[in-house]
Amino acid sequence: MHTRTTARRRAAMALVAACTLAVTVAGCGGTTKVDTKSESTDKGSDSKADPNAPLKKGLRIAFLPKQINNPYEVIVDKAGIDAAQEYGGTAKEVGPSDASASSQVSYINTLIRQKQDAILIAANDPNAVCGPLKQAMSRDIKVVSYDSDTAKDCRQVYINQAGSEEIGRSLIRNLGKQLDYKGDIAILSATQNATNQNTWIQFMKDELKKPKYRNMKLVKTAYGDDDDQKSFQQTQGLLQAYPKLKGIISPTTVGIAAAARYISGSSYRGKVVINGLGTPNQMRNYVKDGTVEQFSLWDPGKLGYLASYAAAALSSGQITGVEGEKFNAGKLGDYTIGKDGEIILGPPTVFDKSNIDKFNF
Ligand code: RAM
Repeated sequence: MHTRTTARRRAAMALVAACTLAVTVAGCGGTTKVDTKSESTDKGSDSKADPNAPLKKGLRIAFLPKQINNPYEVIVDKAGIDAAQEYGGTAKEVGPSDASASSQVSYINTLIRQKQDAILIAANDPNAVCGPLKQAMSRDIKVVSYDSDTAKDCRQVYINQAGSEEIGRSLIRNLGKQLDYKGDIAILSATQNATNQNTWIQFMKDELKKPKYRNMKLVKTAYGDDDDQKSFQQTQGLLQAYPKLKGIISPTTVGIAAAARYISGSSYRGKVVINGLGTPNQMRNYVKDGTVEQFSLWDPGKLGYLASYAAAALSSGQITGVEGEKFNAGKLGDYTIGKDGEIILGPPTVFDKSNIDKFNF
């Protein structure tokens, strides 16, 4: 367990400094630094959106990522925490050290007890977290899912990094071109229950049904659980089990980095194509040494920033999560809520030798 809190203490907080306590608790596979403060009683109401309502000051929001030691989630949450400073709120990150289905439940319960204004969650499982999130919403704690969604009635809005269909189909399109539309391929995913990866994989499979991919065959989907070592071993296992494998798509930053590391030190380098979703900083060396030609991602910092502003807009009554409502996300500009409460950040970027050095995340 782990907590990251904004350094900024608002002047008003000084008055309640006596109630503010930093406690270190051991448990759930790690350490938590809990920041307890006097409770806010003035929470946003769900009834009707007021687009002109000002963002409330002193909001307390918490990011609950899939797992705290995932470099991608670290970037997302850090940006969201920094964004809270802009609107005069306090944000923190708490979460499990593994991405298993129910690992987030105890954290949600703690955040409810702390009466946070909003919980932002990258759900490890669409259903395991639903009950506790509904509990939170019934207590007027706003719930924003980001990165990986829960069921749509278990949160008010979902901040999607890019259109799910576009992510899934484009990964197959890109690998197809690299392989000249021929050969056995495999997917190295995160956990079996991850909503985001599973949605992308559905679209990949659907894309593969098109006639132009008739000579490409998906032989296996393996799961590295967003664990570096397990993803490394799964890559090795795939290549041993399927000697004719021509390509691997890993739609997870943890998976693609581990797969590239394995391939770069093996005889498969230059023979098996790796594509998927990665961060430029984790993938830079593999692009430069020729292990990986290209991969995609969005700006994780912008995802966290947008999620943070959405939480503030919900908690301030500017939006309630209904399609068509609009809010301002600071330096990212205006966003409109789409169908089923989905808010899309923007299209993914493809990174390769020509542009990777322009990005530093
Ligand atoms: C990993 C996580 C995350 C996903 C990225 C692309 O870091 O699985 O959920 O969005 O990859």
